[in-house]
Amino acid sequence: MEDILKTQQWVSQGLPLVLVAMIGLVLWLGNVQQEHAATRIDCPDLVKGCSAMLGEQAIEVGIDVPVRPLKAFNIRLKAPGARRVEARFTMEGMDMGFNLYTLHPDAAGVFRVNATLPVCVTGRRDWVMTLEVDGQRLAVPFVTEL
Ligand SMILES: [Cu+2]
Repeated sequence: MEDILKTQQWVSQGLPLVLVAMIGLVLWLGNVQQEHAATRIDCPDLVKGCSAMLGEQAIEVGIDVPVRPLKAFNIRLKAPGARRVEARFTMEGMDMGFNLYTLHPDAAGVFRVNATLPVCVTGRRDWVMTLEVDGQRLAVPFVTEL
């Protein structure tokens, strides 16, 4: 009799917890997948700039000068209504350290930041700039000048 009571107790108290945990896991997995999914665009001339769709939003991305290692350049992003914009620079398959910048809107509402990239010890020049706009990601591969 006591066993049945204990089982009933477990079902009434434990089961909801298990369900909550499972729902949490499913939501978490969904988020992780969303985090990894980045829209990738080909931008042949970043100085001229490129436009792209990020979710429902049309955005425009560009930089002011051809990128050279150790030389500052200015990133610009037109994304009307965006709240949080970040730019991250990585190399595929290689840890290039922490290259994360937060862009802030200028007087005209264009998000901007100055960035500087390190020299790659292996001589590689291929980078990926990943812009994160309110949690949505846009990956823009590019090559630095010599
Ligand atoms: Cu590298």
